[in-house]
Amino acid sequence: MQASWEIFCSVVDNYGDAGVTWRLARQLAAEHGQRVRLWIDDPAALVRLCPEADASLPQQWREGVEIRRWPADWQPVEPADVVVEAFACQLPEAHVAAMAARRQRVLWLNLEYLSAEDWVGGCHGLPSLQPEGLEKFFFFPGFAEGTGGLLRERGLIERRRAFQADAAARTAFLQALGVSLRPGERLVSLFAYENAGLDGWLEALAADATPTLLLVPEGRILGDLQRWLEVPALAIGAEEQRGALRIRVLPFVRQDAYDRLLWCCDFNAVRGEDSFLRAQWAGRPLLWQIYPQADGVHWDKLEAFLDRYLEGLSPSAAAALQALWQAWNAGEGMGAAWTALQDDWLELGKHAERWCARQAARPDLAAALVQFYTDWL
Ligand code: TRH
Repeated sequence: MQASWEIFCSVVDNYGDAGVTWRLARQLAAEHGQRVRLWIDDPAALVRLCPEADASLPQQWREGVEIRRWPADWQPVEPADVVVEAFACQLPEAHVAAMAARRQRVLWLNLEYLSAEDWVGGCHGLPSLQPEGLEKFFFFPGFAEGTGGLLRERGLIERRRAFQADAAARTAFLQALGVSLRPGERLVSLFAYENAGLDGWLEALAADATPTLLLVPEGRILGDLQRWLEVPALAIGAEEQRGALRIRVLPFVRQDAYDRLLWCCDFNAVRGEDSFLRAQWAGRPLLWQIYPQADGVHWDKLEAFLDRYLEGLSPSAAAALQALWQAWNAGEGMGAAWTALQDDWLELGKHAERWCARQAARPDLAAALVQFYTDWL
């Protein structure tokens, strides 16, 4: 059944808010035939992920989605059948009033941040009564039964596996980014916030017996990288060699290309929410830098994910991976943690694919949202 959907995205910082909502919007349109309008208050963030989009336009259509700039001075529009506020962003008051006044009922959902914590299952799908007499439902993505699942496009894992099995496609993709892999080089990608732990990791990689090519899309980690390299600047395309470590700065690529970059790599350092999940779908070992929160609650979220992810690993591999993630997020001890992990490299690779397959066997988030709406009707 075709319904109309509105997704509201307020860009707090970085690209995760835009990344998640743009992905969801496209999937609802492409796979579920829904009419989707994405409201975004900072379209420039979206343009980084989808370079065809034009940040100056108040309204445009891309990949089957109507993209609207969410203006500060809200002008009344007819609400859609389903209104999704992403990450508890504040809807315009006038729109909420219009939702309450609409002849046909409106399903109002708050799409929450991804968390592996146990309480998520208990809160997923719960309604909360709003002053306007409307109900708002909490929709929680998650890794376990009873949650809203994870964003995963139809056929994603099959496409990813086919790409990883096709050496020519991988080479061509990397070459288009100006990258050619030397024989025996391990390929690692690095997408991170500023991190004091970087030095220790880079030193371990430089001293390693295995050569590494580290691909770094432009972004917040470049300052730390530049300091370690002791170079005056790091432009896109810059390449530096230190011992066994070759480092190359890449442009920030479109969202679909970033997937392929992750698929190419033997190991991916990712951050936030969306790249974290995409690295899991890549079926390769990963290192997660969680979005830090002032009160430190992000540590609980990190441990909750590790509790799930480490299940099934040998005690030595589990301990090594946990130590590495803790070191990265604490910003110290990366050298020793990375070196310790090398003994478990093969096991971690197999485990990443197993984890991916297990998560991919569950219903995806877009399908779960459509089902939620159907059940609510
Ligand atoms: O950019 P982020 O740090 O976003 C964060 C998180 O979402 C966090 O939970 C939230 O609270 C905060 O923003 C406000 O990391 P994330 O979530 O991985 O989003 C990055 C997006 O950028 C993701 O969709 C992948 C995309 N990307 C590209 O499209 N091309 C690139 O080259 C790179 C490096 C990333």
